[in-house]
Amino acid sequence: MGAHDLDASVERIAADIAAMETRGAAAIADAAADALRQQAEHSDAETPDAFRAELRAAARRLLETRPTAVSLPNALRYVLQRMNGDSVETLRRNTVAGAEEFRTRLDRAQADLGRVGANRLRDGDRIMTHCHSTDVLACVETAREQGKEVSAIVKETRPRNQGRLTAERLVELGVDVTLIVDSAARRYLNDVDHVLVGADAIAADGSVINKIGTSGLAVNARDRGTPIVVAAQTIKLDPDTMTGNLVEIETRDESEVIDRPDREAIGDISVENPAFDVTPPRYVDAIVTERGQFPPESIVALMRELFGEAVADPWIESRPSTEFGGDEQ
Ligand code: RI2
Repeated sequence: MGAHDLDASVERIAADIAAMETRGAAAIADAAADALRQQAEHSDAETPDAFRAELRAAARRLLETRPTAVSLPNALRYVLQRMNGDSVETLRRNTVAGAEEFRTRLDRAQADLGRVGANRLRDGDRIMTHCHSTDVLACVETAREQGKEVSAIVKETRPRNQGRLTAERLVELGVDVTLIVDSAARRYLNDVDHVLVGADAIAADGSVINKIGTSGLAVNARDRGTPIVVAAQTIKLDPDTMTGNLVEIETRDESEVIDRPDREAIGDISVENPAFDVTPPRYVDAIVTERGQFPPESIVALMRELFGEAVADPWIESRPSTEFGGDEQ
């Protein structure tokens, strides 16, 4: 394997994320850290510069798969910041240890978040869900372990119907599940105690970026007086938004919305397929994290505490070493 050669496992993991075989912000972060671990383990780089260049190239390949879930760059940052050492073997050991530590912390954070979120749920509560979020499921799982009865109205979540995954998982947890089409949500909002959704990114002003349809659901829920709770580990906080950057909203292929023959039968139309939307903080009652529960407007304080004022992009190729061929040998 020469400089910048990607390990086959990195290509496979990147392709799985792009195709949504691996999906959900936490699972994407976990897979990305594992990809860097495998790149480090399998690298036959002969110099520290070549090793670092390979890992940065692997991170860039992973980054280009899906643009919205900030857990992906946050995971890559965590691992690459631990890529320290003067020899290939030390670099390898530290990178592998960083990736393993990240994955362990991710699991622990979700379990801790589950305990915080479960405190909001009372025995007999009914929730409404949108899409499929493992952070949401962690809250319900803990509530069930505490012996609370929970029922759920599950939105199917067009176009990819991740609601079916949620329904399956909730049934396994002993939750009474009712599946509805997305457009039926408002009709059922009076019958639920909480809207409980996940997040792909949280901006510094407390805006929640989540599966398309979340913002409309939140507006309707507020109109009906139903609390909207977002379950999101701190890995979903986007440090770039502290300096005014906006979160990029992924648009996916139109074939997820309508297949080609049906589209052609209709005539000359455009089809758009944004994967996410932005829910302003005023429609969100609480963000549940592994560090406790926060009103959305206060999330920036936690962001500063965790990330400081400035964040690095350690996957960027440093110019001097490229220019002088240091990374290319
Ligand atoms: P967890 C999903 O996006 C959903 O929008 C979900 O709320 C979010 O990721 C978080 O998932 P997609 O990957 O990290 O299905 O809570 O587009 O599992």
